[in-house]
Amino acid sequence: MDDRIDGDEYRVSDAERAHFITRGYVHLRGLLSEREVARLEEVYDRFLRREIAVPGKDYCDMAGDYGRDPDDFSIINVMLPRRYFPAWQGNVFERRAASVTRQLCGDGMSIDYDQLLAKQPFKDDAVFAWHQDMAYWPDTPDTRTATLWLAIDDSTVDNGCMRFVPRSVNESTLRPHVPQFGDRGESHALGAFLRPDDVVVDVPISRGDVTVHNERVLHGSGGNATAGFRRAYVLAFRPDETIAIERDLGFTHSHNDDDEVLEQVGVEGESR
Ligand SMILES: O=C(O)CCC(=O)C(=O)O
Repeated sequence: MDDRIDGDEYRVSDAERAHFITRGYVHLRGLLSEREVARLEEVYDRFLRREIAVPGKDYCDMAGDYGRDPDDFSIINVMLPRRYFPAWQGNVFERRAASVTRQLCGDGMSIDYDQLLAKQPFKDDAVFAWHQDMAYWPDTPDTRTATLWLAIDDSTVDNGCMRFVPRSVNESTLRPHVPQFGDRGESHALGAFLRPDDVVVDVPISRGDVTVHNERVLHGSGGNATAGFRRAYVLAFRPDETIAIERDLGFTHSHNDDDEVLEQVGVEGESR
């Protein structure tokens, strides 16, 4: 039994917390046991087989436009799985992720959204464009975020693990972001350009581990050159007040949100 885990609690060390604060991300090993991941995986794969219904653009490809044939999706993106499969609410990942978030960001944070991101085998174009998450969201006074990215498969450089540009957290403004495959009516993906002096850190992690990142760190991932899926399950925690402001604006993180609401955020990015 891992001595870092006590029921729903996961103990984050001081060094890990410092890494998250100074570099914008941290790798936490063994957040979930093999048994716990396997139980989540059963439901995860029901989403991928489309046995659990996900309406409209909440089942989409993050590496192409909304017009792509689902059979050709490179990065299958299921937005808001806990909305479409309510039995997942309160699952072990949610509970332990809440414990990690409290230690990294403090109290008063809740799940703003969840998401499944599965790269299909042998998809060179399953590239998640460089971005800062804040570029996707409305501006709010308290931007704190802990996004936990759980590896369902071992995540490697070859299958497209997460990669970060740590020093971007110290920049005073967000980098400019541009739509990748058409406007928000045609695709959701935004991207920023790397600068020549950016130092990229690849972060391969094992099944059951997480990376946690904040809203400002520049990150993305490469294509999947392997014969297996690269499946990840994402939970983003944000301050309760921030979530309330987003919802008042009509912003729910569903890709089915009103296009006008989606167009209002995220494309310029320079000023925040
Ligand atoms: O899964 C990926 O490759 C990217 C995920 C990501 O950008 C995020 O969770 O913010």
